[in-house]
This record gives sequence, C-alpha cells and structure tokens, in this order.
Amino acid sequence: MMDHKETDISGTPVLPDQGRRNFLETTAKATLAGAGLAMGLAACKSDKPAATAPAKAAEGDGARAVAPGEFDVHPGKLDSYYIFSSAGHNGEVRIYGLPSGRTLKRIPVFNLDPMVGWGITNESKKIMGTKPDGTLKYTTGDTHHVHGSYTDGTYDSKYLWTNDKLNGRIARIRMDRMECDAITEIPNVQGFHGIFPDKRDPVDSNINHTTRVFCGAEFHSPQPNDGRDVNDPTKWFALFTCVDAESMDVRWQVKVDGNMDLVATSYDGKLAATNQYNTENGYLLADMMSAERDACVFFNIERVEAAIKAGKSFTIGDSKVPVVDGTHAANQDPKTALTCYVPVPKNPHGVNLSPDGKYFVCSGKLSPTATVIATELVHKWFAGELKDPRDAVVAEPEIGLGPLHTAFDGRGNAYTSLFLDSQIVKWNVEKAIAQYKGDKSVQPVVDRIDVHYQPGHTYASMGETKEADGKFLNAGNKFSKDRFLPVGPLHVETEQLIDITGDKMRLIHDHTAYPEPHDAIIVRADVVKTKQVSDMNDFPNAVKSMDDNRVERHGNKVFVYMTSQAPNYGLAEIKVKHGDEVTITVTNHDKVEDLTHGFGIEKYNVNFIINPQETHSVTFKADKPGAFWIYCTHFCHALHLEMRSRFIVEK
Ligand code: K7E
Ligand code: CUA
Ligand code: CA
Repeated sequence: MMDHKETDISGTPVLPDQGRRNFLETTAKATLAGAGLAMGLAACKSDKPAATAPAKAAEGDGARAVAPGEFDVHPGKLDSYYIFSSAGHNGEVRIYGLPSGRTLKRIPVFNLDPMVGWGITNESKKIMGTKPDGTLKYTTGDTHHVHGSYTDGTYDSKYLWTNDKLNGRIARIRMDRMECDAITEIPNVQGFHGIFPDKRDPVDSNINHTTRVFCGAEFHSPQPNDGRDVNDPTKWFALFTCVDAESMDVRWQVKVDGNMDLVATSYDGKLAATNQYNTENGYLLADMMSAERDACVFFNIERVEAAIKAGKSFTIGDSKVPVVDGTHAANQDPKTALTCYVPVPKNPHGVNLSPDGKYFVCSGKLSPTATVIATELVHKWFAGELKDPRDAVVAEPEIGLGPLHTAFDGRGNAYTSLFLDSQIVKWNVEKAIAQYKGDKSVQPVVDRIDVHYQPGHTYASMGETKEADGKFLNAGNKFSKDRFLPVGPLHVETEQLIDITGDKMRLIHDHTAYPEPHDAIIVRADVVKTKQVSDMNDFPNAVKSMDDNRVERHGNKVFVYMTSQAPNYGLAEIKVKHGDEVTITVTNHDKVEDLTHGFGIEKYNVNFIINPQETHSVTFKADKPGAFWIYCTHFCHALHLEMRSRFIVEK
C-alpha cells in the first residue's frame, strides 16, 4: 500500500524498511559471529534456500494490501479473540484483544503491582510466598510461556499456566477472574523455561482434560544445590518436572542428559516432548555448540509414572519429590525406556505440535531447517518397532535463517519465525514430507512475509488446539527500531498481526508491547467465560455486614474490619497506638459491575483495590505517629475524592 509513496496517509514520512531489515540481518549475524558462531552461520548462508524459495514477500504489495478499516474494531465493538501473553522479565501475564491489539488487562503474577495491590495484600503475599519475617521471598520473575487448560483437545477456559524462568516457579491463573491463584516453586531446577499442560490422561483415556503440567529446565545445576559440586559443573544436571494441574503440587521429576528448552504435549496424553540445545552438557557457550546434532526428547508419561509406582525413584536433597532416571545410559531398551532422544540439527529452539496431533516440529535456530517428527513413529520406537530414534524424523525442510517457533493453521501449513531473516515463513508439512522422501519437484516453502524485526515467537489463532482456525497469526518481534515514535533508549516491542486466511500472508497492523513478551496463545472470544462480580462468600475473611465495622485490639495487635460502599468507607476514623501491628480487612459491598474501590494510606506504602463483593487485607506496623489520610485510589463515584477515612497513630 505504501510501496511507492514517500509519505503515508497522514503525511508522515515512511522509512524504507526493506533496507532496514537487511541492515539488521547483517548486524545480527555480525553479533552472532562475534560470539563465535561464524562457522555455523557461514554454513547457514551457503545452505540458504534462496535458490528454491519463492521471491521474498514485499509487505507493500498492492494486490494483497489490507484495505483501510478492513480489520478495524470500531468504538463500542468487541474483539473476536483474546491473546494471553507472557511479559518476559516484567513477570506478569497480559491480555490483549484481537484484531485490535488493545491491551485489556495486565495480570500481576511474579511482579509487584500497586494498582491491584499484588504483593501488598496479605492474600497476594500468601500466593507469592513469604520469608519467615513475612516479607516476600521473591519480587521478580520472568514469564516466557502461557498455556491454557484443555478439554477434548481445546481450551476449556479454566486455567492458564505460566513459567518463571528466573526463580524456578510455575503460576496458575484462574480464568473466571483472570487472577493468579497459585504459585509453586519447583525444587532443584534453574532456567525453568518450557511449560505445557497435558491434554488427556496417559493412563485413563476417559479423562479427556488437563491433569498435569510439564516443565522443562534449561540450566544444569548441582543436585542438590546446597554448596556441593559448585566448582565441578560436570556433575550438574537438569530435571524435567510434572506438576499437578489442580493441587499445583510437584508430582515427579525425571533426570535427563542434556537440557530442556521448550515443551509440547501430544493429544493422547502419552507423550511430552522438549527440545535440547545442550546435549553436550556443556557449561561454556562453545561446548554447548560442539555437537552437530542435539535432540528432541520424548517422555513416555505412563512409563515414568509406573516406574515411580514400582519404587524405582530417588529423591534429591530436602525435596520429597520422586525422581526417576531418564538418561541415555538407563534407557537403552526401547521397550522399557522412559525417554526417547530423537537427534535433530544442532541447537534447536521451540517444539510445537500440529493441530492434527501427527507431527512435532522442532525449529532449527542454528540450522536453517525445521525438523518434523511423527508422533506415531515415536510410539513405534517405544514399542520396539523402530530401530533408530532418528527414523522418527519424516521431514527436515530448509526454510530460512534462525528458525525459532512454529505455528499452524489447521490446513496443513506451518508458520515459522525466522529470527535472522526477520520473516515469517509459511511452509506445507505434507510437501516437506514428500521432499524428504526424495521428490525433488516439490517446494515446501509457499510464502514469506517480512516482520519488523527479528521475531521470537509466532502463534496462530487456536493454533495449539484441535480447533486451529487459520485466521490470525501474531509475530512477536524483539526489535521495533523505526516502527514507532522513539521514546529514549528503550524501545517498545512490536507485535505484528498477520492475516493467514489466504495463500499469501497479509500484515494487518503493528501493536505495541512493553518489553518483553515471548510466547502467547490466541483464544476465540466465545471460549472465554469470566465473572465480573464476585461472591462475597468466596472470601473467608469478608466483613459481611455494615454493622461489623469495628477495631479490635489483642495486645499490641490491632484488627480493623471495614466495608466500602461508594462513596464511603465503613469507618471514618481508625485509632491505633505507635508501634502496633495493624491488620486492616476491607470488604467492598458494592454489587455493580466495574465499581472497584481503592485503599491507600498516606506515608504508609499501602495501596490496593477491592473489586465488587471482594475482600482484601493488609498487615503493617504503625511505625510513625501522626494523622494519615486513607483515600480511595480508584475512581468510583462523583464523590470519589471525598471517599476518605483518617488513620490516627497516637504517640
Ligand atoms: Cu523462544 Cu523463552 Cu519461548 Cu523467547 S522463548 S522467543
Ligand atoms: Cu471509592 Cu473511589
Ligand atoms: Ca548443542
């Protein structure tokens, strides 16, 4: 649309982004070369499928351009999809609407959030975890992946899970409220990266919903990590973990050779897969890249659990979690093996399952390929009917430079993000299989589109379910550079929405994201069911009646019970003594949807909200005498400014 114009519709100069893309590609390669990757990339370069690939897509191609307004969501109209997105080292989970790209919510999880009061209220601190002195154990986190619970192979709108790569924790979000309700710290792991719920019970196939969540660990660490072996990384190893979807308890772990990056699960519940980039067990970058091939490891879940039942497990340090041995050495016989290591080209990244459940695709990263592994053949290997795990590979098309993650449209096409090429490449899985079988006339790559710039994850609407609908694809780009107004050194990131309904991909628009999202899922709006007004009875500490407004003293502990109802707090004044430990519990009696109140105390660092019919509490020390206003921080009423109470701390 803007191809031959120097200004866009508003008269703003348009930058020649194709050149920019090439520039970035060069710098990215130079940077990697500087890190010792020159060899690998030189190989990539010579293997570049340019000769066989169709001409590069020009984003501005007039014939395919998105018409102005084609995907607009007009004021008052609702989006047709939700995106549930990770937020990276911001530690939260975010919700956007599609196709508008509008931000709908930020759900604090591993981070502090004074708007909500996350990490401030007693209820949220209990979920986040505290030290013996009552302060938070961790206040940071790094979310990379968000996945939803499944029933019958598609989202059931019950739970979301996300990982904390930084402190080895898994969090659950209940989707009726879109709030975090549980966080579990996983023992003896570091670099907890990939996460994926199962979709069916591996033993009882009548249980056709999520019961377990699998967690990979990217970094090797001493086992246990109590000061032993700190100077001998050759003794370190990594554990694959299963967490119970309901109780959020850690069920079991598997010791592996190598490491675990991303995770995917089969629809029959029997297999979990994880890609490994460090089969070398290296602890220096050069060592992690020394082997020509790494692996995609498959876990036979039923056998792992049978081995634990049979008592073939051990424990590590203080952890009571049973651990079984999934290393090569302990799993030589396929018929009893817990793990199957399928070799793939060196240092792969994401692993994703096709919506028909037939293929796991490992993206090459350092190799310009994607590796297609047939689910059925992995089962065959475990049955002793396939000699070499590598024989489970049914295709390995060359698709471009720096493949990271793959999404699917449910029509047999895969879409892989190419970090170095700054593109999304569309390729056909069956064509790739035919080519691998020797048919030289087929070309698996069917389309490419430039994205801006350096994409990490790409994901499609309902793409990780049996209901993949092939409508939208999002490219989460790591560099935005010239796509938005500059705002100082830190750029916002670009999420680019792409129409994948036709043969050719079409860029719909850029939306911004505060750094830095990794993976996300796109869920049809009608699937998601939330509740806008809570039930007061769900809060055990609710101050249920206006008559219950009171201050109780037990020694130097003071308990304040109060209500809020626009535009009043139940107590106009709260009196305590200097040095008291004060617990204030507030119940919002307003029943009207969207009528949230805030609760802030001047100079006391207290700030949280109470949604309709909810109850929250805070505990703190009255460590300075004086009079301090409590005020409502959340706009609720014409008399919102007058909604106040006095907190009196007597000398
Ligand atoms: Cu590729 Cu952590 Cu899913 Cu980032 S990971 S992009
Ligand atoms: Cu209550 Cu503002
Ligand atoms: Ca490697």
